[in-house]
Order: sequence, then C-alpha cells, then structure tokens
Amino acid sequence: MTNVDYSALIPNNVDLAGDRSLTRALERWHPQFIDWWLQMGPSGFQEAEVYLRTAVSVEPGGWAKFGFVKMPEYRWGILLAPAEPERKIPFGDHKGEPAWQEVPGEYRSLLRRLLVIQGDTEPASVEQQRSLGQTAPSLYDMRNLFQVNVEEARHLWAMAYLLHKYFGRDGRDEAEALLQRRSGDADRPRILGAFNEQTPDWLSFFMFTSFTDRDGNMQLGALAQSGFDPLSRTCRFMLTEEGHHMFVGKSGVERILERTCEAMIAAGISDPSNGDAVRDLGVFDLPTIQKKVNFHYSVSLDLFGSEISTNAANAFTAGIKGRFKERDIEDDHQLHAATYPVTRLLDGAIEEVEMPALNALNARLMDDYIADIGAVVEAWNKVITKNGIEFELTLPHRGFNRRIGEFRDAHVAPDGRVLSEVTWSAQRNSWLPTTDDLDYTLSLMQSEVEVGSYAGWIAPARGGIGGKPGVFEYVRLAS
Ligand code: BYC
Ligand code: FE
Ligand code: FE
Repeated sequence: MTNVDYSALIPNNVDLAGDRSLTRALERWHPQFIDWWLQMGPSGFQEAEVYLRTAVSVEPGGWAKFGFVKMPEYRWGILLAPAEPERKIPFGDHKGEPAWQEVPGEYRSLLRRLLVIQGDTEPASVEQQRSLGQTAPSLYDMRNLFQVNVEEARHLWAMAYLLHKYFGRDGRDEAEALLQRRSGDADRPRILGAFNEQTPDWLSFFMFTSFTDRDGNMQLGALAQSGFDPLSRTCRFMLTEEGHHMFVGKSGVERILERTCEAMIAAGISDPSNGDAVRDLGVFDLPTIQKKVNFHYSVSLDLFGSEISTNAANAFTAGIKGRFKERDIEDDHQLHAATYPVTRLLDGAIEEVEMPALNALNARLMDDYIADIGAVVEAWNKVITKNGIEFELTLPHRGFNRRIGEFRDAHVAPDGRVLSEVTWSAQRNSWLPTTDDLDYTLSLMQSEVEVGSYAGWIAPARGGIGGKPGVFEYVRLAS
C-alpha cells in the first residue's frame, strides 16, 4: 500500500486504521508530541503561516505538496517507502533469507537500541534550533529552517511508530522517553554528543545541516539496508527528505562565502587573514568560517562511534545495519575473512592498520562520509576561488578534537601532528571558535523579515522553493 491516508488523525500509508490497539497507542502519544512541539519546537512562530512541503505520497517524483501551514497543524505522517516484493536480507549471516517483517527475537534489543538512538537525534536537533527563527536572515531562510524542523519532527514520528508497532510496552516507554530527554540538559541529555551542543546562530545552523545532517544521511543510508524491512522502508523515505536539509546547509555556507568575498573585494581587502578588517564590514571573516568547519566536522565524526567497534560488527552480522550503498559494493557482504584499513593511533603515532573488516564498519562509514563532505568543501572553495581570493577551506585531520574513538585521548593538530596537551591547548583558539568569535557571530544575528530582503552577512538565495520565486513571502508572520 503506497497511498497516504490523509483523512486519519495520523496520516499514514501503513494501514493504521486496521490496527486498533496501535492506533490507540499512537493517539495517546500524539498529544504528548504536540506538547513537546509547543514547548521545544520553534520559539515564537507557532501562529505564523509557513510555506511548507508536506509529503503526500511516497512515490519518487511528486511526493510532496507545498502550501501555507501553521506549524502545529502540520500533518506529521507515518510514511514507509513502497515494499520491494520478495526483498532479501542483503548482508550478514542471514544474507539471502527473506527480509524480516517482524523483529527477530534474538536481535530485539540490538534493534531497539538503534531505533532509540536514531529517534533521539531528531527531536534533539529541533530543540537545538528552536531560537533561530528570531534571528532569521530572511523569510526564505526562516522557511527553510522551519521545513527542516517539521521534517526532523516527522523523523521522530517514524522511529516512534516503529517502537510502538514492534516493541510493545518497552517501545511505548522508549517513545515517551524520546519526548522527555532534552538537548543540553544536565540531568536528561540527548544520547549522542553533537546533539547536546548549541546551535545559537545561523552560521552554526548552516554548518550543522551541512555536517551533522550529512551524518544522518550516512546512518540512514546504512539502516536503509536493514534486513528488518519496516526499518529499511522507513529510512528509505526519510532519505528523500534529507536532501533538502543538506542543501540548506551547503547553499547557506556558499551564500555566506559569496557575501564575504564580495564585501572584501568592494573594500579592497586582499588578505583574508586580516579578520578584524573583514569584520568591520559586517560579514564573516574566512578564518572564523574555517574554525566552524573544524568544530562541526570533528563533532560530527564522533557520531560514527568508535572506528573499531564490536557493536557495529554485531549489527552487521545480524543483518540489522549495513554499509553505505551496500548493494553497490562488490564483495561477499559477510566479511568474515575481509580486512579494512583503519587510521589508528598506536604508541603516539598515527598509522593505517589493516583490521578485520567487520570490526572496522564504523571506520568505513566514516571514510564514506569524509569523501562525501570533501566534495562539499570543494564546492565552497570554488566560491572563494571564483572571487579571486586566496584562501582554501580544509577539513582538519580526522583525529583533531575528537571525544569518541581512536583519537579520544590524543591531541592532534588540524594538520595531523600529534602534540602534547599543553602545546595543543596553547593553539586551541586558532583552531576552534572562541567566545570572541561566538560573540561576533551573535552580533551579526538580526532578523530580516522584509519580503525579499537579506541580512548583510549573507547573499540572497539563488532561486525560490516549491515553485515560488526568490522574492516571495515564505512566512506570513502572525500580526
Ligand atoms: N556520543 O561501539 P561504539 C541524524 C556510545 S544523525 C555518545 O563506539 P556503535 C540527524 C555507544 O552508544 C544520525 N555516546 O559505537 C542529524 C555505545 O554505548 P553503549 C543518528 C556514543 O555503537 C541531524 C558505546 O559508546 N543515527 O539522524 O557502533 C539532524 C560504544 O559504542 C557516541 C545513528 O547514529 C557518541 N557520539 O556506534 C537530525 C544511527 N558514539 O551501547 C538527525 C543509529 C558511541 O555501550 N546509531 N557512543 O552504552 C548507531 O548506529 C550507533 O549507535 C552509533 C554508535 C553509530 C551512533
Ligand atoms: Fe532526520
Ligand atoms: Fe535532517
């Protein structure tokens, strides 16, 4: 069944109406979700009418429709990509067996843990971004922020559905807990580190959607391979929404760079390292942008878990979590004898070591991510080069500023040198954003809500969204 039933309280294409007790359970969760949204969702814009896309079908092409909606009235739905007939488990010890339509008992807790971790990130990101509407650089950007927010909330619905449907009482408890933890809360924090960091300004938002949503894209890509078919179908549909989130981040940073270069050229500043002079122009200086890259990249790499992980090996062997684009990889998809090169820290030196491939799955996914984000940074650099400015944004070494995995106790410089803690700390402020950088960033954040106007630190959008032109009232603020 692929048609979405929009007449139901909870829009869905999973025949909720045919399962009374599940419907009742989700109808109990629904008001708790709305409470959470009103408390922790976008602050101050719940009455505004926002030009949002809503998924109305799961068929590729034409799956979404655009229209003005007040966010609390957004139709959050439960949407699974169409079933592939006779789908087989694509990897692991059960490779070739029919995909599971029910949770295999022996993998129940493994699967539940992954669903909870995935589900936890979605509301966390909404919480992190809740104040940004107040300082949106344009109505266009504000609309994009809210689009990302409602879709992350839909991703929460996606995981809450799986928990309710397949995990009975435990699942209901976990789905409730997803609404109770809070990003950055000392007592009940979100599960993964990056989701307890703050996103207080729009530079952080564009970096987050570039770097952290892209981790989401990789993780969902790996979960979309799952032998547990409902998870695979859920993630496949989530991935169709993820593209826009990454677009928002990548194009946002591009527009910031464009504006910075333009202002530098107009003022005759050719030395990008002269940050103060650039800041006098009311735009972001390139060294600050590099520090933000360093920060968001390192924090996002931590989201892959330890490079060498038995959890990851178990999830793969069980057929629960695969690799990125598993089906395009040419090997036996079981990996019992295979090895994979992992960058490790051994006796204070960084070395590439062949490890059993099963244990190196997090490292492998991280490598796929590094290649993917590398192309984004290249696109950013094109903006700088095109403007004739000599500056190159670079990704720091993967060991830089890590809290999880191989490098968590090391002090690695962005260029890959292993330093003492003292030497590293002495240079920290030239590598990572300082309070001063943050204060400057915040000083630029002022809302711009005239139709078609943009804050002075960002170039206008290159086009419109959802069939509308660039100059369009994307958010009708409540009077
Ligand atoms: N912070 O073997 P290990 C997204 C824990 S983003 C805190 O190293 P494993 C989105 C780990 O839980 C994508 N704890 O790693 C983006 C384990 O604890 P237990 C989210 C961490 O398990 C933007 C222990 O350390 N989805 O969708 O192989 C906006 C040892 O674990 C962290 C997923 O992540 C950390 N960073 O891999 C909105 C997919 N890292 O169990 C949304 C589901 C590890 O020993 N999750 N630990 O107590 C997974 O696949 C895996 O859980 C991880 C960790 C890849 C996260
Ligand atoms: Fe998401
Ligand atoms: Fe996302």
